[in-house]
Amino acid sequence: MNEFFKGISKIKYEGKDSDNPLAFKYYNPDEVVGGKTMKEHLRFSVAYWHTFTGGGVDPFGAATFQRPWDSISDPMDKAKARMTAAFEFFEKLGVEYFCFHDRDIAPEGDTLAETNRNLDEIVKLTKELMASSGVKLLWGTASLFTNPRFVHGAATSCNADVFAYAAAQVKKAMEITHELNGVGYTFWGGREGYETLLNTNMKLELDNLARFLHMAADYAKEIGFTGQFYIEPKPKEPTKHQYDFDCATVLGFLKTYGLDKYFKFNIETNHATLAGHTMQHELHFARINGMLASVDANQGDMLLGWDTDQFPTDLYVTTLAMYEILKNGGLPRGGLNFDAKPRRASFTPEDMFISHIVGMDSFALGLKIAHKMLQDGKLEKFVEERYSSYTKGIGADIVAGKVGFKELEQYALSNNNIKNESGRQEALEALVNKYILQSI
Ligand code: XUL
Ligand code: CO
Repeated sequence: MNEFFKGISKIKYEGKDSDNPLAFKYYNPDEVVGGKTMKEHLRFSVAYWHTFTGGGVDPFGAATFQRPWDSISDPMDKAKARMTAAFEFFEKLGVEYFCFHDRDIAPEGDTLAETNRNLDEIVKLTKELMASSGVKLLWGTASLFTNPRFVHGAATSCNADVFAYAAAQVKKAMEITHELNGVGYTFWGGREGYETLLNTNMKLELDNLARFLHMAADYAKEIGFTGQFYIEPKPKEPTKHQYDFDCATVLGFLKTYGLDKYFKFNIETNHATLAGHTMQHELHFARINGMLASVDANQGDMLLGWDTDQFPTDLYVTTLAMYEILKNGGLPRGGLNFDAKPRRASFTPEDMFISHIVGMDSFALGLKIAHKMLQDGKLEKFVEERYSSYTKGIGADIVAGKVGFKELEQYALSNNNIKNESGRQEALEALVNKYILQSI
C-alpha cells in the first residue's frame, strides 16, 4: 500500500530523557496508573478537520500546510487518499479514536442527494479502514456553519428552509455516526447565536434550537443510536454571542426545555477561557452536575481573544483537567479529542506528529500528577476540613433542612464569637507546584 508519511515509523515511548521529537517522553500506553492503563484513562482522539482537512488558512493568508495528498485534484480521489492517510497517521501515532464533521471527510455535491452519495462512498472506505486498523470513532458531527446557507445560523436561522436543511444534514450525520459505531455525537452550535439583537427574535431562536434537539433525540431513538449526545459550549466566535455560552448557561437551557436527560457536555479548553473561565471550572461544574462526558483538548493564547486551538502543553492546565476527570471516574462515554492544530508556520507532516506527541505527553504527565494529588489526598482533605462546620452543630442542621431564618437568628444572637480560618490559597498553589515538579 502507498505510504503517505514516509520516513516516520510507529511512535514509541522512549522515556523522559529522550531527545527524539518523534517519541513519547511520558505517554506510555500500557503503563498502569491507579489500576488502569494510560491508554484506558486518556482515550485520545484526533480531530479530522484540523489534522487532515484544514490547510493553515487565516484571515490574511492562504493555506500553508504541506500534505501528501495535496497534488490530487479530483475531490473524491483526494477525500479517499486523505482518509487512507489519516488511518496511517492514527496507527503510527497509536491513538484509539478519531472525530469528524460530515463535510471534513467528503466534498459537497450540487445537491443534498449528491452530497449524501459522496458521504456514503467515503463512509464505506472509513468502515473498512476502521475494521483493519481497530481505530474507533469517538464522535461524529455535522458542519452547520461552513456553507454560506448557514449565514444566519442553522437551527436558529430566521429562514425555515435552512432549519429543514440542517435537520436533514444532522439526520444523515447521525446515521453515519451510528453506522461507524461512534461513542457519541456532538452538537456544537457553530452559528447558533446572533450578531445584533436589533434583527433577532431570541425567544423563537431558542425555542427552535430546543425543537431541533428534541427532534435529534427522537431520531436517535428511532434508529437505535444509543451513543452519548454531547453539547459543546462556546461563548462567542463565529457569532458575537453564541447561545451555548458555557456549561452553566447550557445546563439552564437544557433543563428549561426538558432536554437534560439526553445530553452531557463535551468541554473545550479554549472555549472555557473565551467564556472567562478556567478549564478546571468548566470540568468541575459539569462533573458536580453529572454532565461531564468528553473533552476537546487544546489551549488558547493568554493574549489573544479568539479560538487559537493550540495543542495543549500547559502542565498546570492538563494536571487540573485530569484531576477533575479522575474525580469524574474518567470519561467512559467520551475521550480526549485534540481539537487543535499546529501553528500555520508549523507546516510539515512531521509537525502533525510532533504536535500530537506533545499534547499526549502533556496529558499523560497531567494524569500521573493528578493521580498522585488524589492518592496523597492533601488537597481533598483541606477542602473537607474547610467545610467541616456543616458536619456538626448548626451547620449540620442547615444541611439537614432542620432550621429556618428564625432559628438561625436565635443562634446568631447568642453567638458573639465568630472565628474564620485562613483559605491558604498560596500554600495550596505551592503544593500543586510541588506535585508537578516532583513528577517531571
Ligand atoms: C469550534 C469547535 C468545533 C467543534 C465541533 O470552535 O470546537 O470544531 O468541536 O464542531
Ligand atoms: Co471543539
